[in-house]
Amino acid sequence: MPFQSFFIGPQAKYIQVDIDSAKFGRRHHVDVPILADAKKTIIALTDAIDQQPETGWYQAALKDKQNWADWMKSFEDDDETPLRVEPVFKQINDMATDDAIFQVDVGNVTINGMRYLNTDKHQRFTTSGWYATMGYALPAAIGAQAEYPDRQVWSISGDGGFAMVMQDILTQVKYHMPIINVVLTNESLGFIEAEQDDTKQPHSGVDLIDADYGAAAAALGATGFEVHTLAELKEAFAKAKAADGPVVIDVKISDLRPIPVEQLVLDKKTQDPAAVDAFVKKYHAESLIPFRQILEDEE
Ligand SMILES: Cc1ncc(C[n+]2csc(CCOP(=O)(O)OP(=O)(O)O)c2C)c(N)n1
Repeated sequence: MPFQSFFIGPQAKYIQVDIDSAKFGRRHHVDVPILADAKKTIIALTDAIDQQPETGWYQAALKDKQNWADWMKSFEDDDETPLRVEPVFKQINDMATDDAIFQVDVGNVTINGMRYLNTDKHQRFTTSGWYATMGYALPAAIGAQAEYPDRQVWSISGDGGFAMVMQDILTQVKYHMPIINVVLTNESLGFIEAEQDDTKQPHSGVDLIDADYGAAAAALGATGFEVHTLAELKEAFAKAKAADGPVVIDVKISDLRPIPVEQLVLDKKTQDPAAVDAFVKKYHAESLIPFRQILEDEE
C-alpha cells in the first residue's frame, strides 16, 4: 500500500505475506515475514484465531459504513448540473455485466471508481496503481478487450487523462471493439487541484478547456455522446447498449473533488463549528454522522 504512512500508526506491527521472498521489506520494515500464498495464509490464520465478541466499536463501524453507503446512494438520481458523479456510476453499475472489466484512469476518477463501482467477484477493476500513469484506462481497455473478446470492457477517465490518449479510439474502431469509454469532464486536472488545495498553493496549471469528446470520437468512427443533464445521461446509456463498436460517453461533471474522507470536518464537538458548516455545505454532507457520535450512541 503506497500511501500507508498517512493511514497506519507508526507503532503498528507489519506482517508481510508473499510468495517471493525478494519482496519482503520493500515498502516497510517487516516484523513477521511469511513466505506463502496469501489466500491460504488468510484461511489458515482465520482457522487459528478465536471469534471475538462483537464490541461497541465494531457495531459503530458497521453503522458508520452504512451511513456512508446511504449517503453515497442518496445522490444516485441527483439532477443538479453540472452533474455529480453518482448518477454516472449508477448508470455504469446498472449496465455492467456480471463479468465486466473496468479499466480506470488516474486522478479523482480513481477515487470515484473505487467508491462507486459495485465490482463483484467475477468483475475486474484495474488502474495504474504503482506508477499512477494517466492515460492508462483507454489502452488498458484495448488490451482487455483483445484478451477477452467476449467480456464487456469499460474505460473510465478524467478529461485530462482521456485527452492524452484519445487518438487510440481509432484502434478500438479499427478492431471493432465494443468498449464503452466514459469521460468525466470537469475541466480540471482535478486530483492535482485538490492537492494544491491541501498544500495551500494557488491553483496553477490545472484548468483544462472543454471539448465535445463525443463529437471528437464520432469523427474517429466511434459512437459518441456529449452529456450535460441527467436525462441526457440516461438516454446516452440506453443508446450505448444498442451501439455497434466502441462508444464514448463524455459527461460534463462538477469539479467538486471527492469528499476527502481522510480529513472529514463534520464534528462540531471537536472541530471548529464554522469550519464544519462550510465543509458540510461544500460536500452536501448533511446526513453524514461523525464517527465519534455513532460510537457514543453505541457505547
Ligand atoms: C502521465 C502522468 N502525468 C501526470 C500525472 C500527475 N497527475 C496525477 S492525477 C492528475 C490529474 C488527472 O486529471 P484528469 O485526468 O482530468 O482526472 P481528474 O483528477 O479530474 O478526475 C495528474 C496530472 C500522472 N499521474 N501521470
